[in-house]
Amino acid sequence: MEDIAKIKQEIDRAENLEELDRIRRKYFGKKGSISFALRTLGTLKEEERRKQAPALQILKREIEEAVKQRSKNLAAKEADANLSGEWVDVSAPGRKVRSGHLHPLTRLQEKVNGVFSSLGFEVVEGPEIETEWYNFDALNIPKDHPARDMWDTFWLKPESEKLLLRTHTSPVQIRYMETHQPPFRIIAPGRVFRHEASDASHDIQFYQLEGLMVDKDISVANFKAVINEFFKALFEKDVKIRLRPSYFPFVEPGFEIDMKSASGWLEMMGAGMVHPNVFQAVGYNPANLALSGAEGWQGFAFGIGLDRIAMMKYKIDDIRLFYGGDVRFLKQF
Ligand code: FA5
Repeated sequence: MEDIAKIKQEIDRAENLEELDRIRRKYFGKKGSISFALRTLGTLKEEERRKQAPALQILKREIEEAVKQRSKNLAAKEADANLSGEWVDVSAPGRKVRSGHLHPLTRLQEKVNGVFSSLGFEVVEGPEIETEWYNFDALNIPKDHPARDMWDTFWLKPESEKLLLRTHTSPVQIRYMETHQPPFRIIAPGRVFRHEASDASHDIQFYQLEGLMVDKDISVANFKAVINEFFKALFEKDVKIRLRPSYFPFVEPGFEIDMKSASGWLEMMGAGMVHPNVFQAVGYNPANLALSGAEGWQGFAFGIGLDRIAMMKYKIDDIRLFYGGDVRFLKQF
């Protein structure tokens, strides 16, 4: 009985199933002591065997039972431990999913598109890589024209191919007119590139939005009405703007439009009445162009600096913030 108690204690101290198995083998394995005792029973004398056999059988049964019991307990314990690793606290606050959002310039562009769409303008697009013809020649800017100096250009290699990153969205005017007859009104938003020094209001890439309306009897008065409506709808209040005479080879007359801000006037766009040479370059019938007033095609064109508009709308003092990729800046929108 003393042995039984000792072995049972040993069994109860087994910390895991592996250890329990080792103990079991110690007594019941091939070389186990209980197995050995049972085997040697046969070699004992009759009388001795009768004396020892029942006690040995009890020992065997009790120990087997103890191992079985401990094994059950340990298995349940291990299952519990595994489960607790998978335990989920359903009352814990959820982890926030960080979602991104549209870039402020994209959002502004969508808004501007919406305003012009409501005024009946169709949205069209053109390529960012342009030919010399579309970017300059067709826009009445010949090779030796001093106006080419205004747009320092990124030329693509080989230079003989005369491909460039467009310096403005005006080439889209040409592409559209080549394939469409008036009357129409379009806008063409997109990215443009200039090889120039950057500062708080200039970058080497920025966004423009070209506008073009061609019809009969179109005048500067129509342009002023459209652009006033645009500023009012975008800024949701009356905005002070001014037209300043300026020069672009593809318009006549030409002007620039400034907007009043707390720190003074900021140039927002260039504009003017489409130059007859541009109509000619796209192949519009010269006979039609020669006619004036209600008989001939006339149009206005404009090119808005979208970044400048965004700077005004969101009160941003440095254009370079739009392109810096700083999440702290972008998260504010
Ligand atoms: C042009 O690019 C003309 N194509 C605009 C035009 C279209 C005139 C149709 C007449 C008819 P300009 O270089 O001024 O013009 O640029 C137009 C606008 O783009 C500017 O008023 C300004 O708001 C913006 N802009 C010009 N350069 C930069 C720059 N480096 N960084 C950011 N915005 C610029």
